[in-house]
Amino acid sequence: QSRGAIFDLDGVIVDTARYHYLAWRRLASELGFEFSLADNERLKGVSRARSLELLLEAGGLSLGVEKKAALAEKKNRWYVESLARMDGSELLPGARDYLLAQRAAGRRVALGSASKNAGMILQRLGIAGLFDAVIDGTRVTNAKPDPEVFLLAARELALAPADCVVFEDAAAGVEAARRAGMRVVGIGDAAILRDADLVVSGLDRLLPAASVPTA
Ligand code: B16
Ligand code: MG
Repeated sequence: QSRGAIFDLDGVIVDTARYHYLAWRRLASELGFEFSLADNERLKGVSRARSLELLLEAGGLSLGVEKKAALAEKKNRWYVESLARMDGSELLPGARDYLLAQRAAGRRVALGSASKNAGMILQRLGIAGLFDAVIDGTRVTNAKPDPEVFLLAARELALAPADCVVFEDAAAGVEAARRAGMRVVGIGDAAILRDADLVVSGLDRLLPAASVPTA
């Protein structure tokens, strides 16, 4: 039995991927190329800077450091604008109940996300108070698949990595958790999340029927 549960944000607790996609697509269109939903798959779980690299690669562009910094900032402005309307209704099915169930079972709960906007998103969703520790993109130097984000989460929960289980939707995140020495529950497609110990389609699938509200 694990004593700590570490959750990725985008794709596990909330579907912010579509907002990321709309902002990246708008940027690509300004730069003069199309960016499809299929192209966007590669950006999931990847840091903002690395995402921009992948986008420019898709468009066959190579730009200087300053230009890239300006583009990443512009994309983030659009993305943050789209978050202004976000509220608890955008939580993925089962997310809030599962977090509450973890706490009720006495497990310590942390967030382990690549996003620099994670704190604001938790506030908007109304679930910031459910986390004992929040490790996000502002606190790590090495992006997933590096294990840094999850190791830091375990340290803040004052638990050994082997006592923690990670919930992740991206292949890079599953690899990061493995490298941290943690067990991993994949959220999504078993064909993509091959290295996870268990894969389910969403946190709702992990809830005992009894804890699902009937009214
Ligand atoms: P930001 P996660 C990741 O969140 C997203 O999946 C990824 O698409 C995004 O580029 C990254 O956060 C950085 O986000 O631009 O807000 O700093 O899945 O690690 O919770
Ligand atoms: Mg994710």
